[in-house]
Amino acid sequence: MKEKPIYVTQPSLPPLEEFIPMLEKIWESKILTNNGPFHQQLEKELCEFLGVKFISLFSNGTLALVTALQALNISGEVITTPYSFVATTHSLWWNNIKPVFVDIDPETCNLDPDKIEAAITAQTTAILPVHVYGNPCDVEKIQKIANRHKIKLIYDAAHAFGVKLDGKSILNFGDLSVLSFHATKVFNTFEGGAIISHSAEMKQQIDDLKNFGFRDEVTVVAPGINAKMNEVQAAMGLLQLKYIDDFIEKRKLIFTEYSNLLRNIDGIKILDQNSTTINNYSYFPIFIDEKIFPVSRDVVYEKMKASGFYGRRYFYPLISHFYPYKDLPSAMPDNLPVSEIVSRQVLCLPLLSDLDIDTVHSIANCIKEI
Ligand code: T4K
Repeated sequence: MKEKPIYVTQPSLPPLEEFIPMLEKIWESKILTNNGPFHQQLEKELCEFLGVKFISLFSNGTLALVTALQALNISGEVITTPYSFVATTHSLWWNNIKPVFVDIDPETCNLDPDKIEAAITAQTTAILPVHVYGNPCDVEKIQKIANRHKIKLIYDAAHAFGVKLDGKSILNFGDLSVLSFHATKVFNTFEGGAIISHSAEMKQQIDDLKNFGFRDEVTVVAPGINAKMNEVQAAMGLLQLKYIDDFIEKRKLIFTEYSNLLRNIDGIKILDQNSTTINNYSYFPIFIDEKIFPVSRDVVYEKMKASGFYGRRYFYPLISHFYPYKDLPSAMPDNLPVSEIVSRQVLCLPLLSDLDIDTVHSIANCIKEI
C-alpha cells in the first residue's frame, strides 16, 4: 500500500508565488467579478491558445451547458449519449428538455453517428454529443445529420481542452462547444467553464444570459442567470495557460508509458489514438473484458485501491441508469447494448502531470500481476 494514495487525477498547479501578486492586484483594485480585467485578458488569451474566435467564460461547465441550450432556444427532445458525466444530461433536464439516449461506438466511446437518425423525431431540436476523454466525435458525419434535419449541434467538450483535429480546434465544430475548467480537468480555474461560439452576436447573447440578461445598467434583454467567472478563477486561468504546454507534455509521457506497458494484454483494450488528432491526454481508460481477462473490472479496481491506486470507473453507471432518466424508453439497456458493455469494462487509470514513471510502472504491474 502506498503511503500517499494516488488518485485518478490531481490538479496541475502553477507556482503559488506567481499567484500571490495576482491576488494582490485583485485586492488593490477591489474588482472581484463582472467582466473584470483578468476575465477580459483570459478570454483574449484563450481564443489565441485554442484557435477559436469567440469564448464566454463561466463559473463552471454545467452552467455553461445549461446556458448554451438556452442561447439556442433548444426545447422538446435532444439526442445525447448515456456514456458521460451526469451533468451532460442534467443540463437538458434543467431546461425541461427530454433526453433521448443513443448508443456509442465501441472504438471511440462517442455517440455512434450511424444510430442517431433512427432516434430523431418531430420533437428533436438538437444533438448533444460528448468528445469523451477528449477523443473527437465523428464531427463531419454528425454535422451532416444535423444539417439534413435542420437541428442544432452542441458539443459537450468538457474533456477536449486544446484538442485539434487535422490541425483545427475541435471546438470550432457544431453550433456551440462547452468546456469545463474544473479542478479535475487538464486546464483548471478551480471551478470554471466556457462556451465557444462562432459569431459576435451569439457571444453577446451568451454573455447577456450569464449575467442576468443585463445588456446595460437599465436594460434586461433575456431572463438570464448568474454564471459569471470571477477574477480569482480568471487569474488562475491566466497562470495555468503559462504552464499548460508543459502540463500536457508531461501527461503525454505518462499516457505513452501506460500504452506501451498495457498494450497486447489479453482481455485489456486501450483506445486507438487517431494520427490526425492532437490529444490533451486527459484520461487513460482501459477496458477489461472479463470473458478473456482472469478477473472482472471491479476486481481490478478493488485490487488497485488496496494498493493505494484510486482509478475511477468513468463512466459507470451509465447516465441512463440514474434517476430521473432510468425509465425513459431510450434508457432501456437493449437500446444501448454497447454503452452497457463498455461501462462495465472501463477503468480510468491515474493520470496527472506530476505522476512519476516508477508509479506508472507500479500501477501497470498491479494489473499485470493478476
Ligand atoms: N460534461 C462532462 C463530460 C464532464 O465530464 C463534466 C465534469 C461536466 C460536463 C461538468 O463540468 P463542471 O460543471 O464540473 O465544470 C469529476 C468532476 O467533479 C467533474 O468536473 C468531471 N466532469 C467528472 C468527470 O469528474 P468526480 O465526482 O469524479 O470528482 P471527485 O471529486 O471524486 O474527484 C476525482 C479525484 O480528483 C479525487 O479522487 C481527487 C482528485 N481531486 C478532486 C478535486 C475536486 C483533487 O485532487 N482535487 C480536487 O480539488 O467528478
